[in-house]
Amino acid sequence: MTKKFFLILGIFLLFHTEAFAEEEKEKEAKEKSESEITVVVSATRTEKSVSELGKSIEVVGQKEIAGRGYKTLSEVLVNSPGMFITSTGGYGGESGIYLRGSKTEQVLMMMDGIEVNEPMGIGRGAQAELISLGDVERIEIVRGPASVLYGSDAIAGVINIIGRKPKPGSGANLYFEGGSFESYQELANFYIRKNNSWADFSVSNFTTKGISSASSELGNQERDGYENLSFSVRAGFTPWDWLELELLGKAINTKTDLDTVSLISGLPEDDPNYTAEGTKFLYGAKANFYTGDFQQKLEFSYADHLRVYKDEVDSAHPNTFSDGDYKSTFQKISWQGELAGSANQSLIFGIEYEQETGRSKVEGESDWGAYQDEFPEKSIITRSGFILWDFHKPSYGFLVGGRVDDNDKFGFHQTGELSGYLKPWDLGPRFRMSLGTGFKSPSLFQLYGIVGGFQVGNPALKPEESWSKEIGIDQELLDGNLKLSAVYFEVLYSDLIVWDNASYSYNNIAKAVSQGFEAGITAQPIPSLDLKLTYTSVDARDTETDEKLIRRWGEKYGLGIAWRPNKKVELNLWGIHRGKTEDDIFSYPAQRVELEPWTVVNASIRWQVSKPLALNFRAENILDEEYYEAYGYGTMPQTFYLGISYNFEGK
Ligand SMILES: [Ca+2]
Ligand SMILES: [Ca+2]
Repeated sequence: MTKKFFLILGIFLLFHTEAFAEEEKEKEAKEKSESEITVVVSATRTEKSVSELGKSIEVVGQKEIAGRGYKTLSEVLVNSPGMFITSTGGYGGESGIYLRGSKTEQVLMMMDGIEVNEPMGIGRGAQAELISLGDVERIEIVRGPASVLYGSDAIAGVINIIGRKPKPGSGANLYFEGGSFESYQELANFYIRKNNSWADFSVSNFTTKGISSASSELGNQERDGYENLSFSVRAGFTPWDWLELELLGKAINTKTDLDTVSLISGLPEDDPNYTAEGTKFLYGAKANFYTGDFQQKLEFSYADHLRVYKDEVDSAHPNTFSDGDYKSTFQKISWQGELAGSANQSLIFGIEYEQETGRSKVEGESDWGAYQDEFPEKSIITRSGFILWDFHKPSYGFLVGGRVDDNDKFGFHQTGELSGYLKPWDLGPRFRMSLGTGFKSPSLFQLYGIVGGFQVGNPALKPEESWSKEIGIDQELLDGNLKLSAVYFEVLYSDLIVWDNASYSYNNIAKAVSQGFEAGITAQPIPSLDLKLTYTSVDARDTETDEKLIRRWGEKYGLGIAWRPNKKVELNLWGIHRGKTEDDIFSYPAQRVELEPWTVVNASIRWQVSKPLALNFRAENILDEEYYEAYGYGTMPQTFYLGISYNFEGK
C-alpha cells in the first residue's frame, strides 16, 4: 500500500513538475522574444526596431538600471561601449563625456525628446551627472552623428532618456536606500492608467555627505556633499483613436559642494565654502495624429536652466570670493510627418523652430583683483527642415536623409546621412555601414563671452563639423542565445572651436581624427543567466600636431553578469577595466600627466521577499581601487548600499 502510494505520488510529482517546467519554458520563451524586439525612437524620430537599422544603437533597460542601482545618467554611461566618462569628484561632480573621441558638448541629450543641453554652458553641453533616473523605462544611445534628425549638438551622438508609461490599473512604488558616506535615496512613484488616459508622478531625493572633490590622494580632507531633488509629472490622453496627447513637466534641483583649482599648482584643492546650485525646469507637450498611412507629430518643448555659484573667503583663500549666476532657456516647436508607402518603407520629414537665450553675471575677487563680468541677454534662432527615407526588409535595408538649418548667426548649414544593412543568409552575419555628417553651432558663450572684462567670444565663429564612417558585423548563434558584434569607426572633426591664445578669444582652428573599435558579446547560456562583454578602443588625435587628445583615447573592457537562480533572487556583477590614458594639469603651459589603468567591479543582490516587498544590497568598487578618471579629482572608494522597495498595486 505504502509502495503503491509513493509510486503514484512519484508519478504525479514527475508529471506535475514536467507540466510546470513546460509552462515555465513557454513563459520564458515568450519573455525572451518580447525582450528581443527592441524598439527605439531616437534613430529615426519614429518607432523602429533596432534590427531594421544600420546604426550603432545601445538600449539600457529598466531591468539593468534597477539591478545595478544606477541613480544618474553618468553612472549608466560609465558602462556604455564607445564612451569614456571622467567625473570630477564623486556624486554631483561634473562629468566629461567622450563618445568616440568627441567631447561632452558634442553629444545631444534628451529626456523624453526634450533637449537638456544647457545654452549657457561654455560649449552648451548637458550635465549627465545631475540627471536622476527615478521613472525611466529605457535609455537609448545612438553612436555616430544624428544631426540630420536633431541638428546642432548631435555631432557625435544622441542620448535619449525615455520615461516609463504606466501599465493598466493604478499603483505606487516606494523605495528607500541608505549607504556609505551618509548617502540616502528616497523615491516615490504613483501611476494610474484607466480607459483612454494615464498619469505618472515621481519624486526622488538623494543626499550624500560625499567624498572630497579634490583627491584625498593629494592630501585633501574636506568632504563635498551633494543633494538632488527631482520631480516628474507625465500624463497622456487618447480622446479618439487617431489622436494621442501627452504632457510632461520635470524639475531638478541640485546642490553640489565644490573644490577650487589652485592657481599655483594647477591642481584641485579643498575649498570649504564653494557651492553650486542648479535648477532645471523642463516642459513638453506632444500630439500624435494617426490617420491611416500618414502620421503626424506636433511637439513643443521648453527648458529653463539656472546655475548659481557662490564662493566665500576662507583661511586658505583669503582673497578669493565670487558670486555668479547663469540663466538660459531653450524652446523648440517641431512638426513631423511620416508617410508610409508600404510595410517596408516610409518617408519621414519635418520642420523645426528653435530659440536659445542666455545671460550671466559673475562678480568677485581673485589674487589679481576685483572683477565683474556681465553677459547681457542674447538670443539665437534656428529654423530647420529634414527628410529621411527609411526602407527595410529582413535581408537588407537603408536610411538616407538630409537636413538644412538656417541659423541667425552663420546662415545655412547642410547635413546628410546614409546607413544600411545586408543580411544575405537567414542565419548568417548581418553587415552594416553608416556614413554621416554632423554639426554643432557655436554656443552663446563662445560667440559673446566676457571674462575679466575682456570680450573672449568671437561672433564670427562657424559651426564645428564632423564626418563619420563606420562598418560593422553582427552574428547571432545558438538560436539567438549568443550574439556577437563588432564595429570599426572613423570620425573627422573640423573647425573645432577652441581657445586661441593668439587672438585671446575662441576660434575655429582645431581639427581632430578619431578611430577605433567597439565589440560586444552577449550570451544567455541558460534562461536564468545573462552575460555581456564589451570592448572599446579609441585613438583620438589633433590632426595638426598628431598629439593624442587627453581623456578620450585608450581602451575599455566592460563586463555584466545577471543571474536569477530562482524567481526570488537576482544577482548582478558588473564592472569596467579602463586602460591607461592621459590628462592635463591646469597650468600654463598645460602639463601632461599619465593616468594609470584601473578596474572597478560592482555587485548587487536583489531578494523579492514577497510580491510587494523587495530588498537589495549593493557593493560598488569591491576591490577598493584607488584611481583617477580626471587627474587630481576624487573617485568613489569601496561603498555599500542597502535598499528596500514596496509596490502597491490597485485595480
Ligand atoms: Ca574637498
Ligand atoms: Ca572659498
